[in-house]
Amino acid sequence: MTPEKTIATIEKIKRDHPNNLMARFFDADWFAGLNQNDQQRLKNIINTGIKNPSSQMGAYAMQADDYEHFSHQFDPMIRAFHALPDATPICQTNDWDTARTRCDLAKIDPALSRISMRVRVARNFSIFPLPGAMDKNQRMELEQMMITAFQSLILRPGFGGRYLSLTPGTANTINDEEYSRRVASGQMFKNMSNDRYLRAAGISADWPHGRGMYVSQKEDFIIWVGEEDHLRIMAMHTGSNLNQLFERLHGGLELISNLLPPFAMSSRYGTIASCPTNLGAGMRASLHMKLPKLCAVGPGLEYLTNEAKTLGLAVRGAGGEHSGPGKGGLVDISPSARLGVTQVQIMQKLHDGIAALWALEKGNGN
Ligand code: DAR
Repeated sequence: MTPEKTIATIEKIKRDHPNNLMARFFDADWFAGLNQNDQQRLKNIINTGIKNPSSQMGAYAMQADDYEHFSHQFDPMIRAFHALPDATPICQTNDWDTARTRCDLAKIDPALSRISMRVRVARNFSIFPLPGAMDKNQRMELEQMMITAFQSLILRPGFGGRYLSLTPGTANTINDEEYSRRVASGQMFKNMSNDRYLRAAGISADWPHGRGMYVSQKEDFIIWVGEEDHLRIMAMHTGSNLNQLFERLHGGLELISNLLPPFAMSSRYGTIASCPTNLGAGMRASLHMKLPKLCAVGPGLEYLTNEAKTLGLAVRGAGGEHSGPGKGGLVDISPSARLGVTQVQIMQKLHDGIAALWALEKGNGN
C-alpha cells in the first residue's frame, strides 16, 4: 500500500470509526514526512487498526522503543485511553504497599464473599522483539528460557507447579483435552490465530510454537508464555479479599523476576507492552460478578458499559474480550486506566467501583 493509499484508508476509518484511537490521532502530514523505513515500521504497528476499523486502540508496538520513536502517534492515543489530561506528564510510578488500605468486598455486602477475581501484569524482555515482530526461533528461545526459570520456581515454597507447553512434541506438551478444559476455565489462553486483531499484528504468528503456561499446584498463580506479551503473570482466587490477591501476585512477580533477564521498562511509559492499553503498571485487575438488572437495560452491555465508564471501569462479557454477558448477567469488571496509576490505586479503584455498581444493581444508587 502506497503512503497516499495508507493515508486515504486511515482518513476514512477516522470518519467512519471515531472510537478507533489510532485513526483518530493519525497525523497524515507527519506520516508523509517520515522516511520510508519509519513509514513501513509504523504501518506494521497500526496494521491491526487498519485491517480492523472497529478496533478500540488499533495499534500494537513491535519493538520496545516504538513508543518513544513514534510518540507523536502514540502519546495522544495513550492519553485518551488512560484518561491522562494533556497538561499531565506521561509518567508511571509504582506502589505495591497494598497493606495501607483494606479492600474486602464482603464488607460491601456479604453476597460478595465468593467472587472469582484475578490480577495480572504484562511483562516483556528487552532481549527480544515484542511478540508481533518475533520469528519462530525467537519464540522457541523465549519458551526455553522460561522452562529453565520454571525449574527454579518449582522449588520455591508456595509456588511449586508445572509447565504445560503448547509447542508440539515436547516433554511438557499439553494434550487437547486438558488444553480445552483449561481454556474453558480461563486458566489457559485461547488459540490466538483465531483473533483477527492479533493476527493482523503478527502476534499470533507461528501458533502454537513457543507458547505455554506455568500453573502452581493450588492453581492460584499462573504465567502465560508467548501470548500477547512475552509474559502474563497472574494470581487468581475465589473470595472477597483483594489485598490477598495482590500480595500473591506481587510475591510471585518478585520471585520470577529474580530468575530472569531485565524486563523492558520506560520512565515515561512504565511496563512496555504490545498494546498501549497495557503500559504503565501493565496491570489488569478484574473480577466476575452477576449484574442482571444492569445487563438487562438497553441493548447488549451498552448501559452497564457507560455506567462503568463513569467509574473508570471497563466491562467485558464473562467469556473475555468481545463476548456478551454470561448466565445471570455474569460480567467481567476491571479498572481501565493502567498508566499513571499505582498498583494500590488500581486495587482501590476496583473496590470502590464495585461498591458503586453493586449499589446501582441493588437500586440504592439512585
Ligand atoms: N483489539 C484491540 C484490543 C485492545 C485492548 N485489548 C488487548 N490488548 N487485549 C483493539 O485495539 O481493539
